[in-house]
Order: sequence, then C-alpha cells, then structure tokens
Amino acid sequence: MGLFKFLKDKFFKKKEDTNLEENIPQEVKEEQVKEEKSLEKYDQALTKSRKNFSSKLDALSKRYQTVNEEYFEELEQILIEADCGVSFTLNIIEELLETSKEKNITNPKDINEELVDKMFLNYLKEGKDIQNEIVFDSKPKVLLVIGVNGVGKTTSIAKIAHYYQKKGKKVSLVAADTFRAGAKEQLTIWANRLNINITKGNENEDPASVAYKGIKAGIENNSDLIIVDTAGRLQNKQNLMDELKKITRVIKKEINEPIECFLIIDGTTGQNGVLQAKAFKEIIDITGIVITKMDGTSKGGIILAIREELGIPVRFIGLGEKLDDFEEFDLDKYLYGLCSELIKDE
Ligand SMILES: Nc1nc2c(ncn2[C@@H]2O[C@H](COP(=O)(O)OP(=O)(O)OP(=O)(O)O)[C@@H](O)[C@H]2O)c(=O)[nH]1
Ligand SMILES: [Mg+2]
Repeated sequence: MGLFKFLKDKFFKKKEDTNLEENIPQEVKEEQVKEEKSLEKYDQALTKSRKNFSSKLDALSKRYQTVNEEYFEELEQILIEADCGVSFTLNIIEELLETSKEKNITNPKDINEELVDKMFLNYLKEGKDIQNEIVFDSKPKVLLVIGVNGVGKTTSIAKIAHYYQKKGKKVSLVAADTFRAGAKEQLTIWANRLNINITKGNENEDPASVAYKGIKAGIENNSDLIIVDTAGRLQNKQNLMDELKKITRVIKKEINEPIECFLIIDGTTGQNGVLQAKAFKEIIDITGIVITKMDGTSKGGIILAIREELGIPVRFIGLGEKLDDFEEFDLDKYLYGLCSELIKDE
C-alpha cells in the first residue's frame, strides 16, 4: 500500500471508527484523543502551507488531462515555491518522471499520489531510526539550544520544558544568553510560570561560567533535564564558534555523557533557515532541529529541504505562541497536514 492510501486510512478511517468502538480500554481511548488533538494542531497550523501547496497541486491536476513536460515544469515550480529546496525538488521531479514512464502513469492525480509517497521515502532515506524524543539515559540530560536572533529559542525552551514536565521530568533552565539585554528576564518569566529552577548570570558575564553554574545547580536539585539558552548573535562566526565550544566544553566536564544540541529555525524564513543550519552545522554538533512558527508560514516544505540538505532530523515543531503549541515531529501528520486536501479529494 502506498503512503497516500496509508495516510487516508490512518487518519480518515480513525475518525469514523472512534465513536463506534465502545469496548476499547480507557488508556487506548485517551491515546486516541491525544493523537486526534495533535493531528488537529498539525492540520490547523499547516493551513497556509497547505493552501500554497495542495491547493496549487489540485488546481494543476485539474488543468491537465494527462501529464506532459509543461505539467512537470509547473509541478517543479510549486515545490520550489513551497520551499522544498532546489535539490529536493529536482530529485523528486526526476524520480517522478522515471516512475511515470515506468508505470505508464499519465493521470496527474496518480502523480500526486506518487509525489506524497516519494516525499515520505526521501525524508526517511536519510536516517531510518529517527528518535525525536530526548532519551533520558543519563541524569541529568543536558540540552543546549542554539539559533540566530528571534527564531523562537526562548519560547521553544519553555515549550520543551513544559512538554517534559508533563511527562513527569524535573526540568531546570540556564540563561546563558548574557549578550542581549532582557534575555534572562524573558526566560525567568517562563521559569516562574512553569515553576522551575533557573540559573542566571549577570549582564555580559561569560556564558560558559553561567552554563557551569547552571549544570551544577541542576545536578544538585536532581534535575532530569537541564536546558541551556544561548545568545543568537555574536559579532562574528569565530566568536560564536568559540563561545559555543567553550560552553560545550564546560558542560562536558561536568556531564560525561553526550549532550543534545537543538538548532531552532524559524519556519517563516524559508531557505534562509537552511543556510543558517548549514552555518551552525559547521561549528557545532547539532543533534536535532526545532522548526518554529509553522503556523505562520506558507512555506512548510522547509522541513523536507532541511532533511535533504543537512540530514539532521526535525525533532519538534512549534505550531503557535502558546506553551502547548508544540509537537513532536511526526512525518505522517506533517504530510497529512500539507497534503490532506489532495487525499480528501480522492
Ligand atoms: N506564531 C508563532 N510564534 C512563535 C513561535 N515560536 C516563537 N514565536 C514567537 O517568536 C517571537 C520570538 O521568540 P523568542 O523565543 O523570543 O525568540 P529568541 O530566538 O529567543 O529571540 P532572541 O533571544 O532575541 O534571539 C516571540 O514573539 C514568540 O512568541 C511559534 O511556533 N509560532
Ligand atoms: Mg531568547
């Protein structure tokens, strides 16, 4: 069964079935409700992207009776405009051309099915065992959060803290952004709201020294997870590299275990986000990406571009400004959110 049909069965059939089955255990029902809510969030947040993507694809497939060279050119344009990235787009168009010849597919609707299948497979081919959740294999686990100015680092930290609090983990925060005035106050507001411990430095204090104090405090208060906020902007790349290296060194001295490092990317910045990721990848070992503001972008294809060009998994996504507008990245839900109009249309 192709992914297109799989998604249709998984998400549409489920909606019909939930009311019918009365004998399912409470935990399973709760899990189903949770899954449905999560799917709704994806669906809602990806509305703009869907309009920009599925609606255009739908219109395209209605304009062409059979596919031809112009059809594939237009399809290519739609993928580029959705910010799927040039490399991803060219690869997928080539694959689609091959498949359409091999299987003799001429109906644009069938091409749409193939397209969704290929989007899925291309995402997965980079790494089959994607583990989005943080694994608490050592205590405390340290998560370093990096990214350029204003992408949503601090908000995402609050969301991650809340996410793991709900899973029963003790979380503490470290405000190692001593560069921007007001940064620690912003994180403190979140820490107070979440009722969690925070370690702050003084203005212009060495971030690595704040990180050191924060890790010590987190170990002392028995935290499961310590999240370190960093400054987004330094005068130049060398400074940023030196600072991140120093912070990492200090953390590793205290915690003799691999640390998580999430790069935050603003989903509304399109290909610029991909460039940022490439620049950061050169200076630090990124273990995951969080894409924020997916609710505000029509360029939802950025997730596919990042995967294709960097091979780093998107671990979580931000779907709004509130604490709960945050979800573990799920490829099925994402593709459903991006393509559901095509799937419903079937
Ligand atoms: N709609 C929407 N807004 C978001 C999301 N994540 C963050 N924001 C908003 O983006 C703005 C910047 O967020 P911050 O968390 O302050 O960003 P930052 O990267 O910490 O910024 P600096 O510390 O200045 O580098 C805020 O207004 C947030 O509410 C999201 O997923 N959706
Ligand atoms: Mg910040």
